[in-house]
Amino acid sequence: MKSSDETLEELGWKAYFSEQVSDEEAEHCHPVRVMAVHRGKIAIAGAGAGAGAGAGAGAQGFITPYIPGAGPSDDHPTVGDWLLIDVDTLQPTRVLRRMNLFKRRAPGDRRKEQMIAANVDTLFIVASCNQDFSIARLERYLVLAREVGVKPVVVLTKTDLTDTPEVFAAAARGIEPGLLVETVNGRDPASVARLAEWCGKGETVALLGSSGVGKSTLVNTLRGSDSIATQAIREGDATGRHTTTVREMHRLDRGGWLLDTPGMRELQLFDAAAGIAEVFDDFALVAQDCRFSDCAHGGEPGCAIRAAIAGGTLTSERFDRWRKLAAEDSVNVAQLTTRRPR
Ligand SMILES: Nc1nc2c(ncn2[C@@H]2O[C@H](COP(=O)(O)OP(=O)(O)OP(=O)(O)O)[C@@H](O)[C@H]2O)c(=O)[nH]1
Ligand SMILES: [Mg+2]
Ligand SMILES: [Zn+2]
Repeated sequence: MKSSDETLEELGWKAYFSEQVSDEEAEHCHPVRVMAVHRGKIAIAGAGAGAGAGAGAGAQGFITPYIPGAGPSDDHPTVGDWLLIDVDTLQPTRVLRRMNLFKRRAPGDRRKEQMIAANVDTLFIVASCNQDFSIARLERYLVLAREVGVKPVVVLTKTDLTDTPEVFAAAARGIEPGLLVETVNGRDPASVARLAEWCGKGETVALLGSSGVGKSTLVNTLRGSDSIATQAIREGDATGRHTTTVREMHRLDRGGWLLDTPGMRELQLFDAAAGIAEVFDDFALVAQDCRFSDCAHGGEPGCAIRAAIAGGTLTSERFDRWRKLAAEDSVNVAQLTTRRPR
């Protein structure tokens, strides 16, 4: 692995991964990173990625995502993953343990989870300063980031289309003390330049958000290119047209990676109780003072949450969003665990 170490670092290789590979394994396997997930095949990059001799370090190639002995879901590779490739057969042997993994309930199938991305350093939660802006949706993405343990940055786009970008920014900052919120015109290189701070050499930034908020536009502008297709949003409701269909890592000149994703229609959380408790820690804290430890805050005697809402220290809007996420999470967890195939 020596000669290609520098390339590996550019791809995001860290001690966390090399520690998982024994010397013996390193003799017959090369690490490669999953750059994109297409239907039925994945794109990989790294010293072992090219097809056979002559492929230089950092070469890209395609393989079918079959891993021998892989289980039903978590062992399959997703974008951002590190795989070991057998140098003789050029087949993947295993997925390395992940630093982190973003997942959600699969849209349209309550029983399944869907992996979104792995081994991410920073999450850009992208939303636009228009009528599609929603605090509830931002909270959802924030819960996901907290659950996964990845640093979130809220990126509010389309500042050029509003007179009051600071109103949107203030609303987003109000979600959580200290939350990083950036406002940009995604089509203006000077405006997005400061976002490059999070994508230094070898760093991976994933962009998540609804369709049409300008994720691909940000990637294009940060790269100084227009290689990714973008498309105007619908005028009626300011929602996007689901232009991006592939989860794919794009390289920046200065060495970082931007992981563009298709806009999500819905982000159904599951297994995110810790993330919910963190984003709504004001509620979690007050709830400890309820008389009953299993208080549902629905009018029970001695409910500290109801008292705080009545007293004006907590809002009923935020209470409703908190209960909704918590209820959804437990329903989704129950459905996944009871029906998961053995
Ligand atoms: N005026 C303005 N338009 C923007 C900005 N950011 C993006 N757009 C436009 O918004 C539309 C949608 O942008 P995309 O980059 O395709 O959005 P996306 O988030 O990648 O959408 P999906 O791929 O469908 O998930 C395009 O017409 C962009 O040119 C911005 O900051 N200002
Ligand atoms: Mg896109
Ligand atoms: Zn209570």
